Amino acid sequence: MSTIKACLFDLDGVIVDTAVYHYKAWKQLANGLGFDFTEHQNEQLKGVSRVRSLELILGWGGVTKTAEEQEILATQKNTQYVEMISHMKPDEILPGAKQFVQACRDAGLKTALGSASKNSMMILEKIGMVDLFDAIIDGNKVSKAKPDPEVFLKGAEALGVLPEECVVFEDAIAGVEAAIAGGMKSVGIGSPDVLGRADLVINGLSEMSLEKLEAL
Ligand code: B16
Ligand code: MG
Repeated sequence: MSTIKACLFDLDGVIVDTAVYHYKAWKQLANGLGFDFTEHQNEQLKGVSRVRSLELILGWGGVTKTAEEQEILATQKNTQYVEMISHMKPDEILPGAKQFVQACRDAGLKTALGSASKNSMMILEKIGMVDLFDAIIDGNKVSKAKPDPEVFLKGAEALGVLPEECVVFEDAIAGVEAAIAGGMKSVGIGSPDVLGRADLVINGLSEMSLEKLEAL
């Protein structure tokens, strides 16, 4: 019999694709500083915190800023980003995501969100999925970024389950590593070349089922 009692979901890249908005906002910031920023570089920011993303981008552009200037730049980027996500609608939920989270709940499993984003709550409200999670652990509630397991361990704790009873759904390798570090099973959403350490890799939650969950 399966020991799985809970599913923990990353947000960006698993439930919604906000990477495109992050990219537009970061590109605007980089261009304003006089350099460009490619979509390939944006890939490397998946699951990475806002502060660390800015450090990486400034490094790519060869630009040095003081801590105070960095704080202003991160706030500027976030203002742009929040404006964009304020227009999000339920039709931006990735295929199968809402259905699978609901199927987990219908099967008696607990569900939690485990995201690096400090804007998680706003996104969940815009897409109408707040009520589908028993716990929401986001960037405001953690001090250590993935691959540290803090975000998922806090999720398990909030749900009252053990780490080994959890399955994490993640699109970023840092997130899969966080799940492994936390002693949890993981399902990677994306390419097996990148997410090969996960117990199962699929293209999206539309390919997931309770049967596949049971078989992990
Ligand atoms: P914010 P996830 C992550 O979300 C994004 O993948 C990453 O690109 C972003 O920098 C990070 O959230 C922080 O987002 O600036 O909104 O706090 O994949 O962990 O759901
Ligand atoms: Mg993600």
